Amino acid sequence: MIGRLHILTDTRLQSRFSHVELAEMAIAGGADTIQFRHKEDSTREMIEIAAQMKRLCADKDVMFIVNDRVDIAMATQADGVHLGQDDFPIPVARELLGKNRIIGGSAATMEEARKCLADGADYVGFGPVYPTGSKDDAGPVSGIETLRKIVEAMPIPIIAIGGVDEKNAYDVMRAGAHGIAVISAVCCREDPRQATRGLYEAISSGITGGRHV
Ligand code: TZP
Ligand code: MG
Repeated sequence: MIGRLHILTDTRLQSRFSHVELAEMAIAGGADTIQFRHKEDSTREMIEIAAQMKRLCADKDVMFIVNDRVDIAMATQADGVHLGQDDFPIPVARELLGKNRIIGGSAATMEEARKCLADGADYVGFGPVYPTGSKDDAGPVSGIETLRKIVEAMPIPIIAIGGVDEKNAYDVMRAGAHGIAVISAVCCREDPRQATRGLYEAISSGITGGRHV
């Protein structure tokens, strides 16, 4: 089962909280999936952080996903990985991780979403649906209507990403998204636990009861 509320931990946009602290607060607020997203530091350091996060998530029955790094996912027995179009190829990751781990793929267009599907992704992280300041090369903003078309065309869960917050999360869910993935609407908020709770409530009221439940 793919989660509905994916919180991506970030220590570049903010430095008040560590990855582990963010994961703790997001879980307390109702996140069902934590994605470790970290683009710097040594591999050793990243494995140490990811291992702590994995333990935390396992204790609370929350999915733990590693962004980009298949090696770190394997080293920490993460529940899965999330891979962008230029990252580790999904079919190769599948060979290494097997069919019991989750592999998510990023897509900004229908073509990219179809590629994720053809490659065997378990879900697609689609976006940016709204403008975002959290990823420099995020690509064009799709808007809600394109999101709706992607949901209709794809037989796998679509997780909306990019500028999703407590104000638009309801609309995103009504468009048929299986769930949402956010960085700034949790990590950059004064109280990440409370912010996660707000998102949880917004998506719970917006779930369409669609085909991927
Ligand atoms: N992929 C597409 S948009 C994006 C990523 C990682 C950034 C999401 O961050 P935010 O702060 O939730 O807009
Ligand atoms: Mg990536």
